Amino acid sequence: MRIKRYEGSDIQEVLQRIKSELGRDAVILHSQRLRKGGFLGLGAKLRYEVLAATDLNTVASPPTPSPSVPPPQDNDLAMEEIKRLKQEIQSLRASLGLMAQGRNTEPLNALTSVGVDPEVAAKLLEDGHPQTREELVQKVASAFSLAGPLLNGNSRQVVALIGPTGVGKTTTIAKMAAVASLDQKAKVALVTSDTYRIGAVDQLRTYCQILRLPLDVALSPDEMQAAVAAHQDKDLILIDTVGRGQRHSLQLSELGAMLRAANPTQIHLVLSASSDRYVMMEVVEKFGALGADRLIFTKLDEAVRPGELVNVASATKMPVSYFTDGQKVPEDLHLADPILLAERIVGDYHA
Ligand SMILES: Nc1nc2c(ncn2[C@@H]2O[C@H](COP(=O)(O)OP(=O)(O)OP(=O)(O)O)[C@@H](O)[C@H]2O)c(=O)[nH]1
Ligand SMILES: [Mg+2]
Repeated sequence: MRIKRYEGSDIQEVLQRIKSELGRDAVILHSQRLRKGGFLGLGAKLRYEVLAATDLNTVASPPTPSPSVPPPQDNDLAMEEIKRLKQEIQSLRASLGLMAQGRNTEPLNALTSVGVDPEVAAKLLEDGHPQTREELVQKVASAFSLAGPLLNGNSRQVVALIGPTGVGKTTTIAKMAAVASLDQKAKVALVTSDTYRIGAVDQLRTYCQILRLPLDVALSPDEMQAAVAAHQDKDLILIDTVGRGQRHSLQLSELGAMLRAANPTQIHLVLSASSDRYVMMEVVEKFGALGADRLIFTKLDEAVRPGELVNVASATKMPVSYFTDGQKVPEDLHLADPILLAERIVGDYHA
């Protein structure tokens, strides 16, 4: 591990220096604003001090042979097996219930095979048997409610995206920024508080340069508040945040402080559609406490069991704002129309 202290008057310039010396994977250990020089507080200059680190071992040490997949833990395997058996029993029970009423079990099987929980599926199908694919799509769509578009009328919107690491927050922000500024001709600014990885600021800056949009980096809640206040003239301020693990309560409370300072009008919780319902529900519980009021589902293109989204929407009753199904900016961003989502989940089922 190599740790180095950097100082400068411009935070962007300091981050650039860290990146060129320590590389894109460097992480920020600590950052603060300082007032230096002057006399009795007069004429002092604002400086930024950043402590950055990089893991030299990954570069310097010779590669050690290691299996590409870590050996699974016995406990994890047992838990997976229990979850699978539980779902199978629930599925059989729901099928038997339908059979006892002399009803077709195919729609139920179609839903459970893509990951919809058997009890959730049985509830969706309880009043009336879908005769066609369209009817099944309608029933699945009833599990979702649409949160509506980012910009609605003339009011200024401050929109924060939060969620676990790597789910697609920054890419989705870039997609939203492109749609709002290019298609809707809205005045847009971006603010990021993700200075954890040097590469993260760069990633967003690249999009902002292409779209010719301003980007502010906020190192602290005070800077977040100032950045949001500085863009009073904008229709839309998009706030990117650092990815946090739902089990790290300290990290979550830091994120909470940033959100309070930003005082957003909308907080979108970003969930990867390729996670299972247990992970998603835990994420909703922990991030929901920070004020998330709508969901975004990303990576639908990678989801093996897209029906998990029905389980999450049914259990949380949270409205869904957008879903994404690829890395392309901005084409792969879609308004979360419940019918469109249900179409993806039902797939090519034929009644
Ligand atoms: N297949 C697919 N990949 C996506 C989608 N959205 C984002 N990605 C990819 O997922 C990876 C992570 O995306 P980011 O936007 O950096 O995720 P993040 O949540 O900002 O990550 P952190 O800031 O590190 O927490 C990138 O390679 C993206 O291109 C999607 O809808 N489908
Ligand atoms: Mg990011």
